[in-house]
Amino acid sequence: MSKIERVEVFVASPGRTFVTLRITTSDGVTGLGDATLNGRELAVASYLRDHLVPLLIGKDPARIEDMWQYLYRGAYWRGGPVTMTAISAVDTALWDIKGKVAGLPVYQLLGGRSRDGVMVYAHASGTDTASLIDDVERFLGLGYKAVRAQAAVPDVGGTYGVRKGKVYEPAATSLPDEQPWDTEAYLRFAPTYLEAVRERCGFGFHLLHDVHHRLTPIEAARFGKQVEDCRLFWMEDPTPAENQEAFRLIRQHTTTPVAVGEVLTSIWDVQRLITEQLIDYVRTSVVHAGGITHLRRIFDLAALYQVRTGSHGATDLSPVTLAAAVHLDTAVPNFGIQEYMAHADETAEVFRSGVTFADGMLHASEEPGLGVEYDEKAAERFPYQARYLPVARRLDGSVHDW
Ligand code: CS2
Ligand code: MG
Repeated sequence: MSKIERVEVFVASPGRTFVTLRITTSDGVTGLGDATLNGRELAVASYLRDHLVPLLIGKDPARIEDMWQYLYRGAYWRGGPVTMTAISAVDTALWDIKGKVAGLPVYQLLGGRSRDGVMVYAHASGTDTASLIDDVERFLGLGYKAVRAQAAVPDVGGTYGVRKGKVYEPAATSLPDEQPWDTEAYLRFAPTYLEAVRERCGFGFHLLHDVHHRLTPIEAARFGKQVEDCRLFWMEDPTPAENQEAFRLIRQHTTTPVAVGEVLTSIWDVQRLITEQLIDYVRTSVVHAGGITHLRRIFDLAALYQVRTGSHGATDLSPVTLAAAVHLDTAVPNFGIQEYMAHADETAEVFRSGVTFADGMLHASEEPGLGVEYDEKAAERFPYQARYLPVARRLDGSVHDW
């Protein structure tokens, strides 16, 4: 029987910081997992190196479900982003290995192809409405069928999602950048630019918007109602999701579809949101919600309630996560959409991925496993750099959700 012989944890910053797990079996088969948790990367690296690696050596890599249960229940202190990101990385690496041993791409292990390609959405942004519209048109010109739109709110430096340069990277400072936030200014401005995008670019594509946890339930209800004529594909994270009940109020006031889940890390975190149909898309990801094994469970629960998938795919999720996501997206019946932000050029120097983009869709690699390789020699050129996500503060100085 093959055994787990070596487990390596790499922390490097090729374009941004990624934590990557590589498991090697006694048969010389390797598997990769993404263990990146933006702004808290070293916590997961230590959880893996100091606490999980000793448990993995000598174990049977074929027993993926058993390993998941062993790491989840065996921790006693279960759940949360650090623990679940570590478990996700191990799980994903074992699926990579299983695919390589079987000689099949992972989507074939998940039931085979349900669709020809995986529709993705791009991130358009602008410092004002005009530059946002230009960016939306640019992505439509590249063949995207779906585009997210975010514009800077005048005089509010802390607006989420406005790209500076080629790649959007919010974790940009060696200590958290404290940014001002003004909800009223956002509520006055955001509907105007979403309307302007529809007016100029039409309704022939999916338009998405990320509120990024910043409204109260009633503010979110008002926002959703106000933008109904924009026919958004979704409004994302309209209010913080710790209080799942809050989404009932939003539901009562608007038909704008709701997407939640990128910061949630288990099926229990989304159970009521799904079973009470408080959301339309679940955004949990391979890297933060327990890997392929657990994310498949979440997606299957969602399918029972006609909730579709819409996994997180920002640049702080590595090419390993993107590849695993596309395999899952290719196979599951209730696929909705996949977030896709191009990584920095330096990232591609370290991660070789078989995922391809064409005609607004991503396509999984046909190679056995995930179809990603990690070049640790190249990674040595990009030593770890501590970076933090910003912190938002209201105009009165109190902390707000960034
Ligand atoms: C965002 C992310 O992609 C999204 O929908 O919410 O950019 C998020 O801000 C980052 O992943 C945080 O690290
Ligand atoms: Mg988001």
